[in-house]
Amino acid sequence: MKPEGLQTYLNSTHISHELKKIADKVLSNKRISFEEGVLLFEKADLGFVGALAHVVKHKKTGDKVFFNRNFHVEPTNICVYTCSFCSYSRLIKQKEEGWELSVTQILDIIKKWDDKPVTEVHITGGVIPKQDFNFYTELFQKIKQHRPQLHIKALTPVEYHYIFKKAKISYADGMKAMKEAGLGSMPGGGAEIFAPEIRDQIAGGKCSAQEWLSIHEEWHKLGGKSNATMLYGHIEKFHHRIDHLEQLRQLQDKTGGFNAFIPLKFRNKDNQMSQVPEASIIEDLRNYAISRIYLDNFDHIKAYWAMIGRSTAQLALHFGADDLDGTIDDTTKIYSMAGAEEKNPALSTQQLVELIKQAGLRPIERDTLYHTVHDFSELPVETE
Ligand code: V47
Ligand code: SF4
Repeated sequence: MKPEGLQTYLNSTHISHELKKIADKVLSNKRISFEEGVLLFEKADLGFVGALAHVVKHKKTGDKVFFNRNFHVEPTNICVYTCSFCSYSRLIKQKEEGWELSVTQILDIIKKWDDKPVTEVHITGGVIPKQDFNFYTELFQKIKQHRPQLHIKALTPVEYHYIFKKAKISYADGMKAMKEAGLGSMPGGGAEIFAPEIRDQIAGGKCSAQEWLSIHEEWHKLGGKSNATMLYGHIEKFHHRIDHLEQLRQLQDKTGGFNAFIPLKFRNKDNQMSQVPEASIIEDLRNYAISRIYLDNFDHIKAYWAMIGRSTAQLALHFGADDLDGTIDDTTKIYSMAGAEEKNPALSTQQLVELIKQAGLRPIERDTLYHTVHDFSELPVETE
């Protein structure tokens, strides 16, 4: 919906004064407050937030939708932590059910992509003592020696916090060393929900919200870019979601270092929170839309199709999202093990392009830092 159309919609339907006030603010590029964010979650219906979010998306990126060509490497699924939402990790004591790759094994995986036009490798997984500071600096150096143009998007503050603590070095020195070794950017994982009363229940023991934010801040100070996520739809309340978005918005005001925000829908298969029902698709779309509206200083909202499925991801493109992540293959297990729709997530470039075109939008292949690699607008769409 265009801004003019939205104004007509706002005038013609029965919308409360307080919601109209929020709409006026958003349409005149003013930032909404914490209380207004919570109010949107509590009172606004999908049509309302969706129309507003689509206008915001349009102002930021027009009708472009981004994706990249990437692949995932998960160095281990064994973990010293026991997050209750995690279906993926195996405790050190259940080691026989897990995998633990060496630097050489990871390089062998990377070499399998040598003749493919991928621009990024996304590396993340569990946390184990063996995969320490030296392991990762050696790995990054060797990847860069092998394929200098491949962008390394690797490890979250959960991993860095553990690695730096063990090596007894500061976040600032640690991130500097990772940059020198070849780190290109940081993915958004490990953020979960910042509010300690929820974080302690679902992700107790791993880095705190403050530590997560500090590591990103140190990385941004070095000129690095990163993403941010939020795990939603479990035991948190709406005000916890807005608190999370607020802390991200504040850091982004300070550093400008975040590329994209990625809402991650809690999936409940085979984990300690299986009794918690999953959010509905309506709630998923409202969450995309309100995130788009609230994070006025983030350029991109990513709908991670491997997690929510390609149909919901396609719909999310009309509720504020402008990025679908990438053409990952079945090397990521984090979501399929937690019950995501996509059991063997793989989408070819042509399929992603068609998905975006069917939504009436313009597919742009990007690199990790959102430079255009190829504009696919002109490719014909195969409908079936
Ligand atoms: O931090 C784990 C989440 C995250 C479950 O930056 C779960 O481009 C839902 O952050 N239900 C890791 N979510 C993945 C991640 C990511 C993914 C894609 C792109 C990018 C990026 C980052 O996965 C974890 C955690 O929040 N997760 N288990 C689950 N049961
Ligand atoms: Fe470990 Fe990450 Fe799973 Fe938590 S979410 S148990 S830190 S792999």
